[in-house]
Amino acid sequence: MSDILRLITARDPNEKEFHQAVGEVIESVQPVLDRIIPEYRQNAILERITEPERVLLFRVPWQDDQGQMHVNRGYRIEMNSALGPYNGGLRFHPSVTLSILKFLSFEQVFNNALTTLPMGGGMGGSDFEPKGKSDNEVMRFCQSFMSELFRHIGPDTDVSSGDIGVGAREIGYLFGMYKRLRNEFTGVLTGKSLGWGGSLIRPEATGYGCVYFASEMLSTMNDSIEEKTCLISGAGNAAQYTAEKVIELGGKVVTLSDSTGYIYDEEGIDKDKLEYVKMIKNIRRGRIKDYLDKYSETVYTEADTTLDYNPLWNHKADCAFPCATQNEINEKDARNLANNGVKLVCEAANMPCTPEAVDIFLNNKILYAPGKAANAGGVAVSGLEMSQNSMRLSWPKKEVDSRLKIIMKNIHKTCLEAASEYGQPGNYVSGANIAGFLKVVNAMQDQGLV
Ligand code: NDP
Ligand code: 2IT
Repeated sequence: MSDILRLITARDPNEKEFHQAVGEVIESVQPVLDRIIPEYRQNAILERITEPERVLLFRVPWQDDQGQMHVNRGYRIEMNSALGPYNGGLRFHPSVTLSILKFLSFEQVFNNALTTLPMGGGMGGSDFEPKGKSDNEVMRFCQSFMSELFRHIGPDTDVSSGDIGVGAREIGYLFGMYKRLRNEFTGVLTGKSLGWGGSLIRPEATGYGCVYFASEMLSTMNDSIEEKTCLISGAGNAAQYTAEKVIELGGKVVTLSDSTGYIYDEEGIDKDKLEYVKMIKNIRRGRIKDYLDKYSETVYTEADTTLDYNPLWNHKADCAFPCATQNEINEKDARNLANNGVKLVCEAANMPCTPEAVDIFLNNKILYAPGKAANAGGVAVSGLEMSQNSMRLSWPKKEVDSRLKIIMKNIHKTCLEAASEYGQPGNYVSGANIAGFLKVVNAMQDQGLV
């Protein structure tokens, strides 16, 4: 174990997701550290980059429709501001802990660095469960959450967007409260609705960006998404728009899931079927199982937590896009994917593959892109939304989409170049970690001991 991992594990022994995220980066950047050891040791770079600049933890009291009071925990981790204001999502999910948010904000620092836009890294959220709550309950929760968070954030300090459980509805309620408390209309939140400061393509950006990245990877093999059978997990924002772009580029999507189970549609989930999924998930706020109400030939498999693998990843396919949550692909899933002939795994979710799974992909020469690089489209368009808000104008769809494409293409190139320079040609994990790390560390060195 490296010295820095020993330090952070001793300091916070229960933060296993954070240790996992740090472990992966430290392993990848070892060749960089080998070249500059005295300088990084002297400046305590690893100690500083793994310690959040600030952690906010606060009580979020709210009242349900029956008048019952509840208390959740609110968090914002301001991880690193070397490259710009802290920037990153808010996650509302019962599984949220300090460890989850520290891992996400740590990943976000490198994610954001790779976009080349001026954004530091942060992440926040709550263990609040929006599923099954009324709009009014969600509004009251968001207002309470913001009535503490507002004093710590701002368009030049810390900008938040959505993540699991936080979409346009939640961003609207959060923004409304921020505006009321501060008496200012600024770009402090991204992922806003189009009518009042949102950017075109922000809802699509994570998924579209991920497929643009996958296309770049395939093009290194003179191949494309066309006619590829694709497994996608999740059915939320990242999954829907990953599916949409795969379909548009001529691929075939056969699975989608949520925490209760997954659908396998052998015929392929086409454009019309995907619109139905969007209606189920975004409007009706229902379950993926409701897909069978209209497409009854589809196979539905209930989630089974007693299994040591996820059957979704055990179908014949060419590509896999994990779009749900962390550690959703374990070693056995990875073996199943390899045995089923999968040639590409491209992550829209953050850290969806365990380290053992990643080793299997790399050892089997499967094209594998870590979320840090492949899902940066979401935060990139958040950065573009901030630019538009600052300029008080709004770019057309075509312009945002073409900027997104260029950013994803450049991230792909940057990863490959960094991987080659440090003796790991074709390894996107090393490439993403090294390129992101160097950008952040160089800025930290320039800015002195802060
Ligand atoms: P959504 O809330 O829109 O969708 C999340 C999906 O994942 C749902 O289908 C949900 O199922 C499923 N899911 C969530 N948690 C679990 C769990 N513990 N076990 C099983 N299934 C689960 O979130 P997003 O699509 O925005 O986020 C998905 C992933 O993409 C996350 O890893 C996020 O960090 C990442 N991401 C998102 C970005 C964005 O802009 N939104 C940007 C970059 C990355 P259910 O409804 O049953 O909970
Ligand atoms: O993980 C992520 O990149 C996000 N949840 C989106 C962050 C953002 O600021 O758009």
